Amino acid sequence: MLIAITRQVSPSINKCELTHLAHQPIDMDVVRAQHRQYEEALKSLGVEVLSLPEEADLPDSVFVEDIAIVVDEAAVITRPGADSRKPETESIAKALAPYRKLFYIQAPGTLDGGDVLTVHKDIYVGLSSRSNQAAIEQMRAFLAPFDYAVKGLKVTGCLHLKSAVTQVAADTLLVNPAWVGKDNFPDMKFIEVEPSEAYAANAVLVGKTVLYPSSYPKTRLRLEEAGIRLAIVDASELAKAEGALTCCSLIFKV
Ligand code: CIR
Repeated sequence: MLIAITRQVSPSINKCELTHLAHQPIDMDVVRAQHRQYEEALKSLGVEVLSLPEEADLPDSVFVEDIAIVVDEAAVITRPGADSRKPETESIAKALAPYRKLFYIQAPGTLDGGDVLTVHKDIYVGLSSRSNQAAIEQMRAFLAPFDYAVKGLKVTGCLHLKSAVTQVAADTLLVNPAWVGKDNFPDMKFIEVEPSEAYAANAVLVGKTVLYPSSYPKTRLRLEEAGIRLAIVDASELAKAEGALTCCSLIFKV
């Protein structure tokens, strides 16, 4: 069975961190409705959703993906790159503790889960403005005993590695090659985003279905033409906080 940890949208989301986007007002009713739709879409794919209460003083806390890396054997609690996000870890560690042995990234390491893409036993970590080499070395030490290969790679032009590349099938990555080199992922097939849809590479693979945002119709067509089954959700209001679909959940097997 799969569990997804999510967290309700913070009433302070309008104070969120922004790196590549200009501030645009976020409508609380719309963003909450979209988040509900996201949780419902996960449930309809058979995932049990563990929805944590909102954190009023933590604007970005809906983006739970950044706070942990969960593999079958363990979980790593991150030390987020943005100082405003560091207090998000406590409640996520508590929620994960019943399910996994926990490891903790320590200073000077910084890591956002959005920078971590796990493909089978390979764990790719984007070196971004949020995640650094010290964190990669700690991850490697934590996860090598379980046979994971942790590989650092360069990502440019976007916030996180998973803004640039995500997995959409067992052997296929959806990628924006302007932001990350395809040569980092030997043995994988690729679907490229439409160049006019730079942010279209973030998708959530659940079983054999891909949860995909409605905002990128041209890339969506490419996925459909490749025979990938999609469940479409509108996440346009969440995107104003520079968050994409993977960011809103921590999905793991139990
Ligand atoms: C931040 O800058 O941290 C948030 N406003 C957005 C985080 C999005 N998370 C993700 O891509 N994993």
